[in-house]
Amino acid sequence: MKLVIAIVHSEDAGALVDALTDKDYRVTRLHSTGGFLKQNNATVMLGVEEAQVEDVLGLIRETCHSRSQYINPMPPIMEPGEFYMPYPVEVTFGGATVFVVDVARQERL
Ligand code: 2BA
Repeated sequence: MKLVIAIVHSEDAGALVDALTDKDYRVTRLHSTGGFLKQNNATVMLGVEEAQVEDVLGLIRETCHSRSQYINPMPPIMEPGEFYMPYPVEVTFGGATVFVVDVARQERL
């Protein structure tokens, strides 16, 4: 058995969970926050048989899309009289960051 952990954009998470549950996968969606952008994203995790992993990755590819956004970098510490012109930096998020992990054991108690 495998645990698929997918970190996706919040706007894609609903469509991904719907696509997974439509195919009878059991899924958990967690609210998460990226360490770099410090913005909300979503972590979707599901335990599946090894033979189902590629199907799950296909659904993630179909429903999760990359996005570009601009962030303003932190200004450096300035000396008096120095001038700093902040330029926005383009950052690309996703479509998805996916980890596939071996599961030693699963129980439903
Ligand atoms: P964030 O950490 O908020 O990162 C958002 C996007 O910012 C990243 O998109 C990447 O394009 C960029 N980025 C992140 N760290 C950077 C850095 N040190 N320098 C320059 N650009 C940087 P993705 O790579 O698609 O990642 C999307 C989200 O997936 C991340 O949000 C984070 O929540 C998660 N993630 C990505 N890689 C991970 C990893 N190795 N372990 C755990 N979580 C990860």
